[in-house]
Amino acid sequence: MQLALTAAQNESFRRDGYVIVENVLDAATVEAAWARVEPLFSGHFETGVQPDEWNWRAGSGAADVTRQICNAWKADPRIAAIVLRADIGRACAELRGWPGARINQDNVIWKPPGAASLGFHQDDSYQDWIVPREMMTVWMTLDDTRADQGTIEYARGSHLWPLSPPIAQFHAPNDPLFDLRAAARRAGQAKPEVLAIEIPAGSAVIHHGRTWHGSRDNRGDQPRRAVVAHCMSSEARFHASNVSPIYGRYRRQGTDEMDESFFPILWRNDGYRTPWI
Ligand SMILES: O=C(O)CCC(=O)C(=O)O
Repeated sequence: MQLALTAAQNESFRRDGYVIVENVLDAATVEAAWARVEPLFSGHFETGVQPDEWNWRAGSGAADVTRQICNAWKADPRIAAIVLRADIGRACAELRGWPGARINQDNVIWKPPGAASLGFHQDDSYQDWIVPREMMTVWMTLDDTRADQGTIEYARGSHLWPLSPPIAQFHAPNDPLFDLRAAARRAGQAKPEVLAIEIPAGSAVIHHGRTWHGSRDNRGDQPRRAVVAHCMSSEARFHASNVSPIYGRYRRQGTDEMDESFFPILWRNDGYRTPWI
């Protein structure tokens, strides 16, 4: 399956700050990814390498938290085969006007019934350690999504609002829309239009790094799982002085260049792609 956008999809991305694309993962890939979710959160890493971030572990994590792993691709070849796809990089680069795209990080998200919300935020707010401070996201669902199951939601058109700082509470906030409402007021929007994305398993939503999004608690009886590719420009470099406590450890001394071992290039408009992927 290839992720290729029509002119109408390009137009809706420019207007809304996100666009839905169906049939991005075939049924076998969705099933293979399902089979990796539990082992990953139980600490079974096929490559022997741990992911970079991990907010919940089987046996010790709180029952009601939305479970999130960052950079599962380093631990699991089947997740890598999804998030390092060239067509994902191409779509991100073309939509944001970059010459190419690298992986910045991935997420595996597992929101079981009863799990709490993720606060609404802009992804670019968390990217002060890269130049340009820009991200594009391809959010791929492994389940049919429904509004009552805590699917991803977007504030339509909010990619045109100014960039806000990171939100007060990302995991399980009391009011997931708190920071979004304040940002909407600053942008002169009395009532932001927030839309819950209901799409079949294997579909994706591509969103701009400034588009406000988040997800509410899972009030349904089925899990809600997603694999997410967060891309940055192929030209991205480390910021001269802002340091990411986690991703800063991949910076080589004496250079601001990004090493393709850790931030591979998925697609570039001159045909280049990091050879080992
Ligand atoms: O899946 C979710 O609940 C939200 C994911 C998210 O914030 C993202 O992909 O940027």
